[in-house]
Parts: sequence; C-alpha cells; structure tokens
Amino acid sequence: YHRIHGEVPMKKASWRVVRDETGKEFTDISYEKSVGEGIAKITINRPERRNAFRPHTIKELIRAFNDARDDSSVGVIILTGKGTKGFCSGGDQALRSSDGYADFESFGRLNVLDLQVQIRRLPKPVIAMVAGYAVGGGHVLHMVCDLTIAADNAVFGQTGAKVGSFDAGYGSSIMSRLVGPKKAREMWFLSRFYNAYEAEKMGLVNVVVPLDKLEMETLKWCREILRNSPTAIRVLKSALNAVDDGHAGLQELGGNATLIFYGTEEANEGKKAYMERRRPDFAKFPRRP
Ligand code: S0N
Repeated sequence: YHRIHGEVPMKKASWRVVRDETGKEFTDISYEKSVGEGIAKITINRPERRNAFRPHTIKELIRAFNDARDDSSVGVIILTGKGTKGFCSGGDQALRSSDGYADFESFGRLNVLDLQVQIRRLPKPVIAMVAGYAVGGGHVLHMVCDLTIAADNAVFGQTGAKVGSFDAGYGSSIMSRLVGPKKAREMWFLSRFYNAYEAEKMGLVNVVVPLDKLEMETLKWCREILRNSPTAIRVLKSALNAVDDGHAGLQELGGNATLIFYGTEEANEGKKAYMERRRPDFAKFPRRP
C-alpha cells in the first residue's frame, strides 16, 4: 500500500493572501490559500485578545469559509488563531451586552452560532490547528471542526459557568458526543482547563505535536486528505453528522445522494424525456437487489 501511495511530502506551504470580495484586506482575520495545493487557511487575527471574536470577526470568517466552500480547487480548510498564545478565547467579553455581542451596531448578535452551522455543513473537512488557549466559544469552534491538531502548549476548556454564559447548542451536544456525558458535565460545571495531552486522552483532539511542528503536521494531514476521493469525503462528513443533526443532517446527506444520482444515466433519462416531451424509459435500468 505504501509503495503505491508513498509518503506525503513534508514541506512548507507557500501561502497566497486572499482579500475580501471588494479587494480590501480583512481586518479581524487573515485568509490564505496554498499555492499549487488545495488548502485554505483562515486565521483569527486578534492576538492581543487571545483571538476573542466580535460580531465583525464572525462576519469575516463566514465570508472566508463561503469562499473556500465555493472554490473547487480547495479541498480542505484550516481554522487557526494568530500567534502561539491563543487559538480563540471565545466571544469578546468587552462587547457583551444584554442581547449578545455588539460592536459597530446598537444591538447584539450571537452570530458565532451561524458560523458553527456553516462549518458543520461545509462539504469539505475543516481542521482546527490549535496553539495556546481554545476556551469558551473558541473551544466550541474547535469542537465543530472535523479534526483538531493540537500543539503541546494548547489548553482547552469552557468558561461559561464562570463568566455567566453557556452554549446549550452544539457546544453541549457535540461535546457530550466527543468526551461522553459525564466528562462533558465536568467540563461545563467546573469550568476547568485541560492541557493538550488530557484533551487527547478525552477524545477532544486527534493528535498533539510540539508547537514548532504544528503547521507542518497539520499540512501533512491536509495532504493525506487531499489524496483521497473528495466525493467519498463529502458523503462521509455528512454521514458522520447525520444522526446528531436530525432533519438538517439528513437533508445534507440526502442532498449528496441526489448530487451523485444526477451523474447517472438513469437520472439523465428522466430529464431528457421531459425535455424531449416523451415518456421516460426506465426499463433498461437494473432493479438491484
Ligand atoms: C484565555 C485566557 C485563559 C488567557 O489567559 P492569559 O494568557 O493569562 O491572558 P490574559 O492576560 O487573560 O489575556 C490577554 C488579553 O486578552 C484579553 N482577552 C482574553 N480573552 C478575552 C475575551 N474572551 N474577551 C475579551 N478580551 C479577552 C484579556 O482581557 C487581556 O487583555 P489586556 O491585555 O488588555 O488586559 C483568559 O484571557 C481568559 O480566561 N479569557 C476569557 C475567556 C472567556 O471567558 N471567554 C468567553 C466565554 N464565552 C464565550 O465564548 C461565549 C461564546 C458565545 O458567543 C456564545 C455562544 C453560544 C451561546 C452563548 C454565547 C454567549 O456568549 O453568551
């Protein structure tokens, strides 16, 4: 097997900066694509606040993720935080108001919930590359990613019960799936922090690597994924989420079945017959056991 597939190359990526739709640079994030490879990297860029997000940060993240989804040359997306001290420390507490988080508007938002759903439904793998703190809403973000590669300085935890907030959506249900119901209660009720190795043992992260190897290891995982069938991965992601995501999960999985069916002669016969104003002839297609 290895003789056929060989090792993935261990080389640095060459990153090209992507600007927003109007040609301006993003302010709260940076968005890059690797030259000649199908990897996009989205970085929360507020290191002075341990990469806490404000509504504007989330709006930019949503736009970058949309672009990465629509770009058919991208096969895998890395989500990370600027610097080595924080992946993301959750919502910016200085901006928390009585109706969510408010930055440039007179009302608050919890638009990070939209981002969580977007990552979950995005038909390409999203990998959280975590150095430093992934806490509060930042911890939930790494949990909704498909895979997490952690540096050995990473710290994981929920702070909600300490700072008067909670995520009763994915932040609770996905955590319970990942670490089990007892451990999830421990994480939320006690607001403890866990180091990278404890997180690995709990099933919160896929692998722990030395900080200076973090990006290289993440690239290795990306390249391994990129060698594999994009359609298989697309269907698998929706299948792995389907039960937990209920109707929305089945819709995503079902949409993939339709997408694949459209590529068959059988489906095409239905469309062709309609266009040619004749009765479709499905008799030639096998009724498989
Ligand atoms: C991350 C921590 C542990 C880092 O500690 P460290 O290394 O000692 O650094 P600090 O000196 O504490 O921090 C450096 C500077 O960064 C600022 N800062 C850090 N985190 C935040 C933050 N989240 N908001 C605003 N500022 C932050 C510090 O203030 C400091 O600034 P200066 O240098 O000016 O003093 C430590 O910083 C820490 O514990 N941070 C707070 C973590 C936290 O409680 N996060 C919020 C948790 N809640 C959420 O994320 C909710 C998310 C959400 O949006 C949501 C989702 C679903 C449903 C509900 C909600 C909801 O919010 O209600």
